[in-house]
Amino acid sequence: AFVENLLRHPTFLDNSYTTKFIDNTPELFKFKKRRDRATKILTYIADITVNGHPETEGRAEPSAQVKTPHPPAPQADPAPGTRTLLEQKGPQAVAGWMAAQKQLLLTDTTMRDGHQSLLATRMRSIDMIRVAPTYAANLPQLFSVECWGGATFDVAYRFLQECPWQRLRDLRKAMPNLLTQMLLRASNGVGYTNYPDNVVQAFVKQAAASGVDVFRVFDSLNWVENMRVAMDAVIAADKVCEGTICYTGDILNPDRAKYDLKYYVAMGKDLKAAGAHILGLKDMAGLLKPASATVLVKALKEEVGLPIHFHTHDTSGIAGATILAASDAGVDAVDVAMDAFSGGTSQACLGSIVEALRHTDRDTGLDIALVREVSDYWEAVRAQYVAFESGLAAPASEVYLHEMPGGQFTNLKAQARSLGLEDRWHEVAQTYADVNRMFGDIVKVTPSSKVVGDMALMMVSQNLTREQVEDPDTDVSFPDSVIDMMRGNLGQPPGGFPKALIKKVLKGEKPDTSRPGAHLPPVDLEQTRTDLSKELEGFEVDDEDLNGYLMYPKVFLDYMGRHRQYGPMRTLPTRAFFYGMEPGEEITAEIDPGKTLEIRLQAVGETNEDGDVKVFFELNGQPRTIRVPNRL
Ligand code: BTN
Ligand code: 3PY
Ligand code: ZN
Repeated sequence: AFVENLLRHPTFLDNSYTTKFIDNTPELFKFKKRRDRATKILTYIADITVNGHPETEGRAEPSAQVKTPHPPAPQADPAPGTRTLLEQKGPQAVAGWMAAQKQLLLTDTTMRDGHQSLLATRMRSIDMIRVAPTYAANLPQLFSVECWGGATFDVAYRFLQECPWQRLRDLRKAMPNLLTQMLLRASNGVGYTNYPDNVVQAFVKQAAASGVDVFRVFDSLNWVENMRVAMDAVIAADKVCEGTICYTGDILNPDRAKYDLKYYVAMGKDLKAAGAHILGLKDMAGLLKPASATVLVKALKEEVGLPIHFHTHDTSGIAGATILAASDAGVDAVDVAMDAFSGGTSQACLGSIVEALRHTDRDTGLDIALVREVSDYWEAVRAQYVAFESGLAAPASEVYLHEMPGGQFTNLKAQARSLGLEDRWHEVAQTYADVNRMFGDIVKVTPSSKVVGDMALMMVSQNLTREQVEDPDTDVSFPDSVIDMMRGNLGQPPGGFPKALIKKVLKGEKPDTSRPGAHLPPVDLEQTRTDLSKELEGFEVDDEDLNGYLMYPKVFLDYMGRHRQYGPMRTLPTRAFFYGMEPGEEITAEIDPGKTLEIRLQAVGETNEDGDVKVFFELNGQPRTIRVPNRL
């Protein structure tokens, strides 16, 4: 009873800086009874223990030995790092400092692209936040920590029942000396289609305020015109604007002359003129080969003159060689992932790049022993997520055929599996390549890559060839995303989309080839806030919530509903979140700083005639019984 009273105490509930969704407004949706957060959490654990988690059903399970991972201890107070420089001297000084460094600078992508590309983006905040102080203390030489944006935004709300903004604030606070970095899809925000300009501007402003320092801004068709709104917003927020080229094709292959050296150099110059502090070179599929990297990096360095930040994927197995070639050619910074989250569709191995450059003039300055400790932590983290492993067992040179981004590969494979096309994967890969050619050879990266993937899956499942799709006399019903792209809603690729294809897809409707943001009406932000608050029965909608809703209205509302029912699920250890608890097991959940629930599962009862199960807990030493429906 004491604990219950404590949990209801006003100061206990006033925790706006940790979790905003507290029980001070009428219950949402169908949940009539007000319940305290501890009860909600116990209800969640009971439900998952009895019914399992829908996301891990039928998937591999972590072995019984897998325990909650413990991060290595911070060695010292955080030394000044790149963030210190940004705070004191601004983004231009960061770029100047970068260019003046002899060492190869490293970005660790484990907390964003690493798990996005290996574990379908399912890493939970708690596994990141626990190790963040160790990053600040032990790895202050890092250029940045990529930990936000891309697919992590909607996956947090949609599948992890977490607020992505809170993740950002928590990480920012734990790594005060390191630059945080995000991936921003320019006018597509962190979504899959263009948003009105004022939505993009509001989103960038909020991301900067909540803790993003470096914005890697790219457009999925490499259309610089469509990147300006996002880039300008980053510059206005005094954060680092990494204007980014997406790399596709092969500059040394005369058959892919559309994307040649001249094309990339011209785009680099355009991005510099648009105000980029740093030039990002984003090889999202891992297509840049070592010999091409030598030529491209050299040309970009000489002709554009901005510091260059190179990103690649190790799908083919030679990303390490490409990084070393880029390093020799003078690249300033590269993306790598901690050993345990590297290789395959993810980034190259951080520790191996550190070792490869040791005792050379590009020595990274990182302490390899401390890197290994951090990677050991990540190894233990990864073991909790076996349900989301893609199972890519070996490097795949097939990537040069299909050109799928690392972040899409595992996803598309899962989609193919769910359509019963798993054993036709190599056909999907070939068809993906055919669709690219049919679309006029476009850059394939979120969201354009999703359009190519949708089309490829549709063709394979309906046994359609490229010839049939292109034949004006064969009836084809195109996926919505293809229609959307041909209408011009993702912008324009170099040279536009093939005219005959547009005609067939749009059945004569005229595409709009102007910048989508130029004709999308602005959203009335305050009216949206008022309406949303009403829909949430008086819930006070702050700027983060509003921006989450603007990106993903339905996903946000669903999240809010589940949060009302189950409370701060993000505080649960990962194993308990995905698998519930075993009788006799004990866990802790820190629902506020210093306010910890000690939860012990005593026993799971029989299912009664109403189909309900009683689950017996001890909560901070007091017995608690929770009844949940048995849905199995
Ligand atoms: C989803 O994204 O909807 C799946 C996440 C799980 C939601 C919770 S888990 C406990 C309860 N049981 C369900 O089947 N759904 C909710
Ligand atoms: C994303 O947009 O999520 C990507 O990772 C693109 O590479
Ligand atoms: Zn990537």
